[in-house]
Amino acid sequence: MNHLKLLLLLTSILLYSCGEKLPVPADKKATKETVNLFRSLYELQNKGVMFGHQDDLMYGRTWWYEKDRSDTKDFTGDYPAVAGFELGHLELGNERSLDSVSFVQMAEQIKKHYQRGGVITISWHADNPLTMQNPDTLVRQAGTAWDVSSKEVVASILPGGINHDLFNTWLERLATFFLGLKDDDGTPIPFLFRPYHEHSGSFFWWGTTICADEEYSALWRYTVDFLREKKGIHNILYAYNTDRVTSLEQYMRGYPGDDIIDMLSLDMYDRGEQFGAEVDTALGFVTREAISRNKLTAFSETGGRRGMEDWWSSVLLPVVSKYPVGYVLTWRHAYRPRFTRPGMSNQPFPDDFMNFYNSPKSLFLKDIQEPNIYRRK
Ligand code: BMA
Repeated sequence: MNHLKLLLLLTSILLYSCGEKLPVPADKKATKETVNLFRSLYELQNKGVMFGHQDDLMYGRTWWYEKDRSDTKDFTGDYPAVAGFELGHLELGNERSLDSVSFVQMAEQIKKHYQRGGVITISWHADNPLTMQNPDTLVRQAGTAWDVSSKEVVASILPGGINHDLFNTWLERLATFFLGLKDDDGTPIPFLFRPYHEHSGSFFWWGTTICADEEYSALWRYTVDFLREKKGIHNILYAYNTDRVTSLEQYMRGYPGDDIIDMLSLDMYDRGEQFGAEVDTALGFVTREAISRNKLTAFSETGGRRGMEDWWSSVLLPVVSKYPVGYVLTWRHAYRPRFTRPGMSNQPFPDDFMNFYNSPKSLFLKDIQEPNIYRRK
């Protein structure tokens, strides 16, 4: 073997082994842009924490769907790096979500955020497929995602269950929406999907005490199989998620498997003094586990403590800076124009949010432009 050949061989071995180290999505057929998104997010985890906001592009407390408007942009001058969207009631074939957002407009905003080089994450507060058929008016939130009056729901939609066909119809509707998420040239738009969220809580029909861990895992596996294999959708990164947890063992209950999941995420709202220590512990073990499995991480829902003025800079920022947390997302600013009064502050975020924004640790849309997260080399 001459020197040139040897050099070429060594170079290709080196490139190959480097390539091998870069993690890949669970979906072996993931589109190029989806693989790029996964790798970009994986690297960004070490650069800082992206800011995400639910329904940021759809409405704010005092405005409803205005072109290119965003509470985050109004307040800081920049869009959030991560835009959250919610699919609840898409399964019913409705034109608007449970939060009255038009699905057509949602798809438009998803495309816009993709074109801006931002990250898209989608949640799904699906109605209760069992109790919605005959809602018990005495039950709180009867027939909705929050109806936990029956422990038979998940079993009823899995293969062999009485609501299996209905559930397939729901997944068909989801698939149709997902297949419509395309750029002008037909490129499927990659996004994070976080269904069946907050598993450790018992406030949704898929919660830990409402279904068995095996059922929860089967529900996930059935859903991903349907979208990925049956419908051939390869532009989704799937996010596993729990609410408050105190141990890794509790976090992993019902985990559907590394061949299904791309991201390990956590939701925890600040309800008092103990939050700082609890979230520190939980983000510690969740991010460690994620990295050991070559998965992405996120603090996918949180919210400040009532009456605390410096929560963003003194509680949130220190803890998310301590770990490789991909993004932190705060929940929607529900449209409530009737509740605004003269003299009342209508600003979308507290003043302290600017301290979070100005920190080199936080990443907004402008901070994740180079290189483009979907078009890496
Ligand atoms: C919840 C609340 C609800 C909303 C739901 C889905 O946490 O904000 O009002 O309908 O999320 O977005």
